[in-house]
Amino acid sequence: MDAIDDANQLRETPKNEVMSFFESAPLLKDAAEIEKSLKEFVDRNTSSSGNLSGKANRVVCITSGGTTVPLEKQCVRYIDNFSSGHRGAASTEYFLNAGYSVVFLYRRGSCQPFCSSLPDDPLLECFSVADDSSIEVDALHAETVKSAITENRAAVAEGILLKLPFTTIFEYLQILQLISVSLRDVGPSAIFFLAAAVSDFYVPWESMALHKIQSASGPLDIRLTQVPKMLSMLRNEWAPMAFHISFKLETDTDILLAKANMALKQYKMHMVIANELSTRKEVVIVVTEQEKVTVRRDCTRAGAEVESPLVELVVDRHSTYIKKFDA
Ligand code: 9Z3
Repeated sequence: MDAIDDANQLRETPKNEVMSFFESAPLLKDAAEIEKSLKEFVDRNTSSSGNLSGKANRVVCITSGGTTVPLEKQCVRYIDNFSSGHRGAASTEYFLNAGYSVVFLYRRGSCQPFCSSLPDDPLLECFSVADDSSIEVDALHAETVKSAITENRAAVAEGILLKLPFTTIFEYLQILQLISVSLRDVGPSAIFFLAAAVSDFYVPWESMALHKIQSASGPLDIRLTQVPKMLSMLRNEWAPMAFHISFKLETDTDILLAKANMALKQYKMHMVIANELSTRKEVVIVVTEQEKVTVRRDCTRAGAEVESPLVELVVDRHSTYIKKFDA
């Protein structure tokens, strides 16, 4: 394992680094609107009289998709983190089915819940213009389009699915902080399921070029600053009672489990879900203090997804966690 990487991972996150990240970040647009919708969502889905063992009060914040790091304030170029958003979108469906209400913090343009069976470009592939005034769904896609629209809209209209989009690392962390503060009173009934692929490095706003960087100036040297490890803040300060699950993504299988274990200890996660890029849709390894469970997609069933048994396991371990507080 890379010693330098190791040393960095084990470094405590100084609070002043976190403060300066937020202080220098561009102002979050719609912050008041987001706070209002979060408050309504929490009021609607939790009741102080509810028993912790029931699923009624359970809420999960699912993060999904990759964060971008802009290189210019008027952004033309950016660095991206790979994530299609499929894990987050599929998990949202399984958590809703399990009786949870879901805050879905997703990258704009990434996969959406209930849409996985749609073709890549649904607008162009599913519809035909019948005549000048009407558009029809092609018979082949009619059922898929119908269920995507109805299930998605029903969950939003019922108030059990709140969708909040982000693009940049700044938006992602600012909204995550708002969510965690809003879910504070949900206590152990809240889960953070952090499937988003989050940038490790960024260009601080104050040192970022305003305009498009000019290629005429020759090769580009960029110095990236390390993003403060917000997992510690989330776990210890923002939502200390919640059940915390982070993901560890590697391309080198040999270091995957060691890295997942390190994240478990360093950030005091309740669960770290280890996955390897090329096999992430087939298998994940759930790492906790007590166990390591390999979760596989049921390849005997057409269309089966690894998120189905994964969410089932998470719900079970969350129930055990909640029971400790319910006595
Ligand atoms: C994951 O590992 C997710 O499972 C994937 C899902 C991004 C691989 P897709 O969206 O893929 O279905 O295409 N997410 C976490 C990735 C990450 O950035 N983890 C950090 C790390 O590995 C810790 S927060 O250091």
